[in-house]
Amino acid sequence: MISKEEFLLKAYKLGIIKFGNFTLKSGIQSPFYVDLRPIASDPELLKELSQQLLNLLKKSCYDLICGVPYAALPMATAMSLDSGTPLIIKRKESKGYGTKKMLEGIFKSGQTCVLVEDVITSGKSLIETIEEVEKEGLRIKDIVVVLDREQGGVYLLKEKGYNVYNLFTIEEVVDLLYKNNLLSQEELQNIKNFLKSTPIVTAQVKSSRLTYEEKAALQSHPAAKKILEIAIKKKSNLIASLDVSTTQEVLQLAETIGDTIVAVKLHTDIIKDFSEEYVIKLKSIANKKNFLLFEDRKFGDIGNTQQMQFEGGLYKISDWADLITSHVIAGEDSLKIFDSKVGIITIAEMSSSATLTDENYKKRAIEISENISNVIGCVAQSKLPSSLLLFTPGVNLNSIKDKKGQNFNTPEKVFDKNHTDFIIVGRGIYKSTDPKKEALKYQKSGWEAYLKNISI
Ligand code: BMP
Repeated sequence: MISKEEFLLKAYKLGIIKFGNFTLKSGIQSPFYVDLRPIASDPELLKELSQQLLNLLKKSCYDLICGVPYAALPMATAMSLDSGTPLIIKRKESKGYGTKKMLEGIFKSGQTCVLVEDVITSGKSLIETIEEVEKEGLRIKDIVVVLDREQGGVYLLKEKGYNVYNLFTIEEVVDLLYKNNLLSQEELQNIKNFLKSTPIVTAQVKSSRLTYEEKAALQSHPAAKKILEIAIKKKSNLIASLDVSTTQEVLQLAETIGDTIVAVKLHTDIIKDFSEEYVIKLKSIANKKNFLLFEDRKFGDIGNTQQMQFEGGLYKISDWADLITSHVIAGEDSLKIFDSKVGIITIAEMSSSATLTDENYKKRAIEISENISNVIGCVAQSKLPSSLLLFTPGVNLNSIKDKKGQNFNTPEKVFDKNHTDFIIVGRGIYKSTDPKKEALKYQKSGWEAYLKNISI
């Protein structure tokens, strides 16, 4: 691989950057114009560019490559050939006949796709591509760009939680050209002044997340439909995790905050005085206040044992829980034993520091979740395909971590970054001196974050 500087000088000879006075699409007068398309006509240089871009991604994990149409298509193709990573193609517009697909190629929901862009200005074309790719259930973490015009696009994408790797910034390019006597001092100064004075272009970005109404239409499981209906009716996406040790505390909290929540999440094995009478009382509060009962059992055994744990023992979870959590560690069949009425939420990614649920684990957990009909969603800390509901614990407005490995985010952050569907709050509510007031605060901030998320 040649140096970046050598690469730039070779590309410059092809005429990829011109200096003068140009009117850009936005109407702005620019002293330079960049067009990287000529690189595709020089196979050696295109190959070199592909290696430079793959090098930027050497620490990333991805299953697919997709170029932003049209200029980045040959670059993405070269990267695919060089790395052996399958290519998918995003259409600029739908064919209007046949399948009307916007993404062509072979891919599976839950796979990770890296995006390739030639020049980034406002980030608008990239955001459009991201939307189409994520709509198909693919996950995007990394974006690789040849040239950043330093006009706000990279900032915008980073804000949205994507990693952006660029080969050059425009400032780097002009500095290198000046160093190689390809630009005069005056031209250099002129361009630098222009870069300093041009306003940051902000792309009008449409959010790719679906509304609760749209998600309800996609879901067929009654528990998924129900929790979404409650969310819409109560204007709440709050699940209270009542990790307390007596039935009295659970019942009291459920009664006090019941109007603000969509579900009470429980760890029933924490409770000292569990009884059938308690279950009857809790169910009655849940009916009256319209919330679901969610047992966070995190099943993680072979199917036969899980079935006994679910249906038997002291707690008879299958008799009363609307929702349960389960690990996927024992494989797909272990999840098939749960009654079809219960909504399963799988643990795809944990909130704790140094969790073992890495990218690969999460990917497999999502694949399994999509194959089991009563899995309605996952516990995770990053985006999921739209067919699965995202439940996010580790939410707290006042702390960023505890001393036992838990990490917290605000409701705004988990909606903005991960497009979550439900926030799970434990200590933030049940440990507070005024749980009712605090639950209202989380309900309000969760709902505002959701509204903001769908309105962008
Ligand atoms: P708290 O807000 O007090 O940290 O409580 C979070 C709740 O969510 C706990 O009941 C915990 O068991 C659960 N949880 C979590 O914190 N992280 C995960 O990854 C999965 C969980 O179920």
